[in-house]
Amino acid sequence: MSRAARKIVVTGPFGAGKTTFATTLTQGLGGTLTTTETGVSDETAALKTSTTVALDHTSFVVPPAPASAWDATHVTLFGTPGQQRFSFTWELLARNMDGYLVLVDASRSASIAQAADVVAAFARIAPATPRLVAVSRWPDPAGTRTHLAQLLGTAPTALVACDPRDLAQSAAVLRLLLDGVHTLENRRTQVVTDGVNA
Ligand SMILES: Nc1nc2c(ncn2[C@@H]2O[C@H](COP(=O)(O)OP(=O)(O)O)[C@@H](O)[C@H]2O)c(=O)[nH]1
Ligand SMILES: [Mg+2]
Repeated sequence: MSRAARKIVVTGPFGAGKTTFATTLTQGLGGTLTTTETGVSDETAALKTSTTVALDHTSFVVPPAPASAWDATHVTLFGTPGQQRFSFTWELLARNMDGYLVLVDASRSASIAQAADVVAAFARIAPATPRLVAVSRWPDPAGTRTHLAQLLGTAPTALVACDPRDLAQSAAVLRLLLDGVHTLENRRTQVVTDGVNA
């Protein structure tokens, strides 16, 4: 019997592309998206006209890349609200997650600063959970990777360029995260097996 769906959380600041990411994958992989978008009422209105107030939720099956170590994987994806005043929901949405993505818009320093806060908050909530940082509007990954990682408080290798409007890029980032999720699961199984055999 196939395992239950993996729970993946997509977080990051307002306007980083979380709802876009969930929408792109839902449309591309054939899922059903539920979102709680509402009008923006504050100073962030200049950036875009709607925002997620509770969560984005979708589920779909991710086909593995050729020669992948894992089979087609059912994913339920939860997108968090981005605005700081809704941060109390993060802990709830993070419960029992198998992996998470922090999205950040590299073209706006405010987004980077807020993403650093999100990175720190989630590192505290889920220190051992596989994570990647998906960076949009990032013209020079080679030249700015180390600096951006420093600003975000992550290892440079945790950063992956991703335009969330693009299905191939979004699916590639999700597959990379699922590589980490499956590797960790296999390691845990190994430890249990070794323990039983010892
Ligand atoms: N040009 C460009 N636009 C992007 C890119 N990533 C995201 N966007 C746009 O930025 C906006 C992000 O909005 P949304 O997904 O609602 O952000 P959320 O608040 O994180 O859910 C959308 O209008 C996207 O089309 C990118 O890499 N390039
Ligand atoms: Mg949103």
